[in-house]
Amino acid sequence: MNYKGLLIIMLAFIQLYSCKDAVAQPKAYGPTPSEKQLKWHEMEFYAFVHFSLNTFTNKEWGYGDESPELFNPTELDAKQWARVAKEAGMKGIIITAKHHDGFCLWPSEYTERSVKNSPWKDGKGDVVKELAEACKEYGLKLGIYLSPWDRNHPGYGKEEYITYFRNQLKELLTNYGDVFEMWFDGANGGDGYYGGANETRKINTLEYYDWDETYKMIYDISPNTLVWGIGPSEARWIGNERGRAGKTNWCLLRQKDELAGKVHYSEFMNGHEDGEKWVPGEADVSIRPGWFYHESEDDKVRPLEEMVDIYYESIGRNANLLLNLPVDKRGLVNENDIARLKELTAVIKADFKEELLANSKVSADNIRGNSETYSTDNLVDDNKETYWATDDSISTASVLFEFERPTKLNRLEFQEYIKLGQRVKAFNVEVKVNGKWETIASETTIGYKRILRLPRVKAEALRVNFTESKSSLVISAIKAYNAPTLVTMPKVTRDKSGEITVEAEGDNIIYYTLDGTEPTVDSQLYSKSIKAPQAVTLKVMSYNEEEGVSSKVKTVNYGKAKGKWKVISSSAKDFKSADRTIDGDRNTFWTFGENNPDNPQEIVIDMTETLSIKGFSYFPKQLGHDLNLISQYEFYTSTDNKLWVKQSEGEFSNIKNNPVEQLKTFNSVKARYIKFVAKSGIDDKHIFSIAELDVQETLEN
Ligand code: FUL
Repeated sequence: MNYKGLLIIMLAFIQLYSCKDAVAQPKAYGPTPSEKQLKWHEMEFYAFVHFSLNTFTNKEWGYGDESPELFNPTELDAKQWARVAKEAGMKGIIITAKHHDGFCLWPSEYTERSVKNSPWKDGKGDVVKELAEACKEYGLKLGIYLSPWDRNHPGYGKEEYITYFRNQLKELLTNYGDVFEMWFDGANGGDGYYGGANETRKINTLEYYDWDETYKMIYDISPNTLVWGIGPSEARWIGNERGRAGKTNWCLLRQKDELAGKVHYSEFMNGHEDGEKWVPGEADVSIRPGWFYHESEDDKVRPLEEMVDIYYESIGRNANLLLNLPVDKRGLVNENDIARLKELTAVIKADFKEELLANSKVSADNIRGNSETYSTDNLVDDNKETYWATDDSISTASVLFEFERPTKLNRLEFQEYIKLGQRVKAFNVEVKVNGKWETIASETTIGYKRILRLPRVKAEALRVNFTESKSSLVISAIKAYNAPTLVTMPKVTRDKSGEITVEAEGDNIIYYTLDGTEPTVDSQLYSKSIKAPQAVTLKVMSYNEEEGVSSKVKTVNYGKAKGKWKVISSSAKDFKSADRTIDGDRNTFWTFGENNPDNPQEIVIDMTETLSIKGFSYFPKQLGHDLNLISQYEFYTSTDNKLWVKQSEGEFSNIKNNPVEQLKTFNSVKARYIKFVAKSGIDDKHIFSIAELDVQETLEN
């Protein structure tokens, strides 16, 4: 090498040295994620599969006495589940290997209550194995839900069950390859079959399972498994089963307080700014109201716009999204669920089609040591390992993006470089439109990922101001997109008299039909409320005239209006306001039982005409700290208000975590009077609230 060559190399070294090494990397601040947790964050979106005996018994929670012989899927195809998940951009599948009723989807050597005693594949099948293989084939990760609560096991509540539970954990973590997540449900203890004892067994969740030992065992066998849920877990529940994280969402948790029972579960939506441990949130939600498959929910798959909201309010709010696909009796993800998932995937793909900041001129009012290593280019380079950082003493700073020409945008995405901790406490966004700056968002946390949905603006420039941070700023990405307009379906309500009101968002107009045909822009234009006291099917859509885009069609089936219904008696002394349970408005509710300390409580309704009915529904109160939920019920019918026939009784399983409409069906009967009995309530209450009671009419041809 000649002298000139040597000089060039030396200069290059000096340059590199001054940029890379002269300015030290920011120090981590507060709790940071482990390697395992980092990988988990990057998974973002994965599937839950609830599939078990409940699929065949039409229950949400099995009592524990159901026969394994009922488990008989006709076309089980785990590869189909994997294909559906993969095509939706999901990164894994978590399967309910054992739900609360104790039935095992794998031939566990520790129990007879499993697939080996079912007719499926003559008892030789293994659902967990089939799924593990399918996941491998499709490049997905496998996760396992093993219910700590077992309503079947005779030893539940005693020491022997803990041995059984741990043996099953060992089996699952040893025989099926890598398990990325172990899911421990918080629902624990209560009534059940327990080997025929048919009793209530209450346990102290933290003491009974001795989680420290159980976790130790898990990590010894499978160190790469992340444990979710109860105990000293590495990821937390998001505090609701609606898939929604809080706008402010820290990956941190005061887990010591949580384990000491000092944390209300609503706090899980936000995490704790001063948490001592990295315990990020995972938002779980089912694509339908229930977790298990119920034919009656085939037409209740969550609407597209709700799914889109869920995406933005989970992944877009620094949480992972665990979306449940309730595999049906055939053993397949149902067509309706697939269709909705495809729609969701298409919307998300379109929303993030073209990134707009990479071509802008980026600058900031502070760059760590003025070093290239921490430059603002790192914000737009699509490389998760690089980041823009400020000097140690600087915890507020602004980044400016200048466009070559005015650019339309309505989505912003932010990522902190979380390897060094979660820091940002507040930031806002300004845009320059026609030469004037205006603020379009004021927000709090970012974390692994934060996405903002904003009204579309045509901006000459964009400025992000980080106004409060725990320490210096360490931001790995800022991105912008212009998502297509998603026209949302109109809101439909019907009052007691049968008058239907339809409302669309903003300036959108509404088209509808009442004859079962799909509405188009040539259908009836909605201008005033529709009078429909009879049973009716309304199909309705919103339409954005400016952009020529319509919403999905909303179909609403109404039975005969409840105009003449009357509450004629109740266990409550005062039932003047009980009409709210039959006013057709799910936002109003009636509470009873305050002055009657003994259960059961009841309410009797006169429908004033004889109807053929094949079911009833109880819609719980939705808002407020105390929902006063009913857990055990009975439902009676009568034609004369004297002779009553019990049509249905049982529990509203999982109503505490998922207070959706509870629909119970029975063989069609003629009835004029109905009696709804609340036998017991969640948390042993005798005070109950009902938002709406309804019957399912038998439609006669
Ligand atoms: C709840 C359970 O009780 C439900 O049945 C369901 O498995 C859901 C994911 O978690 O707590």
